[in-house]
Amino acid sequence: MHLQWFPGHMTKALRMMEEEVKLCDGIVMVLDARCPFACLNKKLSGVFGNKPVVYALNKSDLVSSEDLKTVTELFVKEGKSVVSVVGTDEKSATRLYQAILTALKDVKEKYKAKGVNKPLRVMVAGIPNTGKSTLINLLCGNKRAKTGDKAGVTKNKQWVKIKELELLDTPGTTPPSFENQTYAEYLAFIGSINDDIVDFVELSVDLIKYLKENYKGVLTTVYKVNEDEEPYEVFTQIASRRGALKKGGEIDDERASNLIISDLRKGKLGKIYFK
Ligand SMILES: Nc1nc2c(ncn2[C@@H]2O[C@H](COP(=O)(O)OP(=O)(O)O)[C@@H](O)[C@H]2O)c(=O)[nH]1
Ligand SMILES: [Mg+2]
Repeated sequence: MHLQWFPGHMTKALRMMEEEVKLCDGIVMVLDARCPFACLNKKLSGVFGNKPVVYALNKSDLVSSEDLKTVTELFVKEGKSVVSVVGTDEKSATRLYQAILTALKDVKEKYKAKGVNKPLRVMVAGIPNTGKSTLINLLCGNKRAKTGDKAGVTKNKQWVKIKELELLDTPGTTPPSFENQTYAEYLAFIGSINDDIVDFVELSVDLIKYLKENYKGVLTTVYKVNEDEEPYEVFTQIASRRGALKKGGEIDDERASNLIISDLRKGKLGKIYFK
């Protein structure tokens, strides 16, 4: 499967961000903690220029604490400002707010020295569905930014004032082309690429392959199948077990694949990290 997804509205979004970033003092780059490196986007980073960036590892409730620790250390080692958060957890609001203020400390002091008293402007960016709008809502304590579990919910720019900050919600953007197809597939797993352009059967068979290699025993435990078989065979076993069958008893590939990917996204397969 070769994944390619760069709809016209993303070109428009990037152009808007290029303009708006001039007004911003810093950026919060929201990454999905399940595959943070796949969520990096060179094109987007190019837009940020030299402004300070806080990397927010969101959805950290969906990865193990060991994986989270390893990832965080890798970011720290590269001298990046990083904070792990859960968009639906109150405690994360303070952590994120503090991380932003710390990263923008110099900017704030510069303003202060000049006698300028204005909120710090921060662009919240990232690929689709990582939880940008959710984090903004968490910070401001209400549902100002529209959210939803699929790519492309945020269509326009939106400024939200929160204490000393003014946050700009932005539409998610993917790179114009995916240089790393493994990473692109991770984004398809987590729902950051429009599902309509993805072959779900292939995606779920690849997921089975990944789980067999990296999370031994999970498929057997969750679906009561023999995971030692070839990935497609495991797929058909899951389909039978879960009754994803057509009228004549034939495997319903489409239903089975939807079921498996949905189980992954709902966390029913446990905490899965895509390395
Ligand atoms: N499990 C989990 N789900 C989250 C978290 N943050 C956001 N979500 C869900 O992820 C989906 C996408 O969120 P949204 O804010 O619309 O993402 P955006 O496209 O980046 O603005 C929504 O269904 C949120 O409820 C989190 O920390 N953990
Ligand atoms: Mg959004």
